[in-house]
Amino acid sequence: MDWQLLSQQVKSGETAAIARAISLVENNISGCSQLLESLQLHPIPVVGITGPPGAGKSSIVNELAQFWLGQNLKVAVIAVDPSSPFNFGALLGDRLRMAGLFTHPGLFIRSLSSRGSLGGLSTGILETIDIFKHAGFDRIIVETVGVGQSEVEIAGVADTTIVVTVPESGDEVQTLKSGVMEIADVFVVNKSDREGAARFAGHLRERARENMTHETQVIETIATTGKGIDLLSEAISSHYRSLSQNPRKYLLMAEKLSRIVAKSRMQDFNTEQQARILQEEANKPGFNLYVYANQFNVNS
Ligand SMILES: Nc1nc2c(ncn2[C@@H]2O[C@H](COP(=O)(O)OP(=O)(O)OP(=O)(O)O)[C@@H](O)[C@H]2O)c(=O)[nH]1
Ligand SMILES: [Mg+2]
Repeated sequence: MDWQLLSQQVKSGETAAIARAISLVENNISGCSQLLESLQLHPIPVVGITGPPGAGKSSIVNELAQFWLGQNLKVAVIAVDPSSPFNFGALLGDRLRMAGLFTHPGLFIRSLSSRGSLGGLSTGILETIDIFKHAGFDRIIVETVGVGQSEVEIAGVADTTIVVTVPESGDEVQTLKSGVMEIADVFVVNKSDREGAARFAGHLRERARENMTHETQVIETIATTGKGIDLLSEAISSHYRSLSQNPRKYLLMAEKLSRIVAKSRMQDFNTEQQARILQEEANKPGFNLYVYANQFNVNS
């Protein structure tokens, strides 16, 4: 495998090379670290979009992508689907096809299943993002369904995390997991064509002022018509600009570092093999899993 050649092809934006690079890295093909080490990472906004099922995340991704493509920006979309790797791709795919964007040269869509995940997000996600950066994209969007850990984890890979809610979340927001309140850099109240949207948005703004450690904007959108998408884009840019002076940026970087280190340290770890060994070991008298774990300690 000529990794340097592949790296150059990705850099010049060749679609087939980008797709191939992602697959090779996702499957951890031996030698792919050569590719990763050759990447030149331009600082561009990585936008995470999370929120409850059906809130309109894919519709917003579709609108944002169109908005940015209209400004001649290149957009990459990563869909993380915990249940089915096809669900999202199909739905968003349909929308983009309808909008005539599916084959737009400035748009690249990649679906990642969260199988083999580190805390809900696909293990290949950091690398995929970096390949997109190397390939010269201007914006990267990551959509994940807000179930379990993934919504909190997304804050570790995205520069700007958007939490999508709907007016009907009214009472729910009282009980929104505090984790979700904290990761939101921007709140979107989507489906604001519905009853009670302004009231709900006002309520969220109040909550945001009370609870947030950083400034959180609340944007009302109607994803089906594109209303408010320009304001959302502006909120993303302004949050991203503020990030460069924000120590949280280095927290994000340290978070990425910890994932990279964890991945390389764990690469020889075979769960099934360990299960077979444990079947015997764990039945020996005095077995202690914490002591057993010491053999994996790199410092020992
Ligand atoms: N009335 C109204 N409907 C909307 C709006 N935005 C999205 N929808 C509709 O809500 C439904 C769900 O939208 P999606 O974009 O698929 O939502 P999602 O959050 O991506 O859903 P999952 O990926 O399944 O969690 C679709 O039928 C949309 O057409 C909006 O602003 N107003
Ligand atoms: Mg969706």
